[in-house]
Amino acid sequence: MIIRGKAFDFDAPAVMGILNVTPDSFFDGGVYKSAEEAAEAGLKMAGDGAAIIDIGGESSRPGAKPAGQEEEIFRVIPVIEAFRKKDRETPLSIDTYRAGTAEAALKAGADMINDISAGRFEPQIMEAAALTGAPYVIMHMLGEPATMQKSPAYSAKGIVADIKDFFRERRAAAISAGIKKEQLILDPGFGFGKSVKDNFELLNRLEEFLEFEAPILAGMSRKSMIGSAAGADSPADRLFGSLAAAAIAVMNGASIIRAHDVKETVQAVKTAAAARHYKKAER
Ligand code: 7PM
Repeated sequence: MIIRGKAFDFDAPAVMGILNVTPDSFFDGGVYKSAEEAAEAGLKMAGDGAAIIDIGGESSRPGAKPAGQEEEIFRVIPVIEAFRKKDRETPLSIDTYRAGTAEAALKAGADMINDISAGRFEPQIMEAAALTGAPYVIMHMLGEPATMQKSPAYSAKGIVADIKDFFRERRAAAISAGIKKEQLILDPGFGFGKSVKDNFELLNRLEEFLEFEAPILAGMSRKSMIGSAAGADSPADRLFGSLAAAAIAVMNGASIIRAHDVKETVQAVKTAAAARHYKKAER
């Protein structure tokens, strides 16, 4: 896979730092007073070892108010521009399901598209990736943000088989749109229409998604599955559980870990990657 002109083989798993420029994200909403301040936070993440910075301008929290494309662009573009003035190397990902936002972000200096809808909301977003060669994240979500957590249910085949079917279908759509298969990343979408049990089944069975021969992205940072398992009601108290989940994901084959706490997650991921490496060498 090529990101920003550089080859990534993910032999060493990558940490994707989360940079939310939203007033209402569940953990880090409304923290930056200006685009410069947000860009500085991104530069700090790069310094802490983030291989990619994921910039988002609209909360995907169930019940969150959609910002609208104009507002979303107004939030993210100045941050991408400010970041790019100071760092020409670190890949930037745009967290959006809107084709117009993705196009504007790629033009302003972003390098990949993280689309929680997998192209189901605005199919034209896939063309933006195809035209630029930008990597494209296919994330699984059951339905849409407004309803996804209302008693999520999967077929008798089970959640892993259902998500594999989803990946097959969305991957075919992406390839039809002109995205090269080497530029696709798959993500089971922790928390997006999943019970606690579902999330932990996915974490345990992540390795099964390696059959698509695409890097797997896992995003569990400070999510409610961590709160449920660790008894941490507030997202602010979920760092240590998030590090444990990141390590397990890497042990089970994840290549990219999306996280708020870059320095801490880099250490957890490197440790788990070493364990996985020596485990492979053993057999
Ligand atoms: C409510 C639900 C609030 C979800 C916040 C979130 C992912 C993502 C997000 C993920 C990819 C959060 C999420 N999660 N993109 N965007 N994978 N690819 O915790 O798991 O940041 S938003």
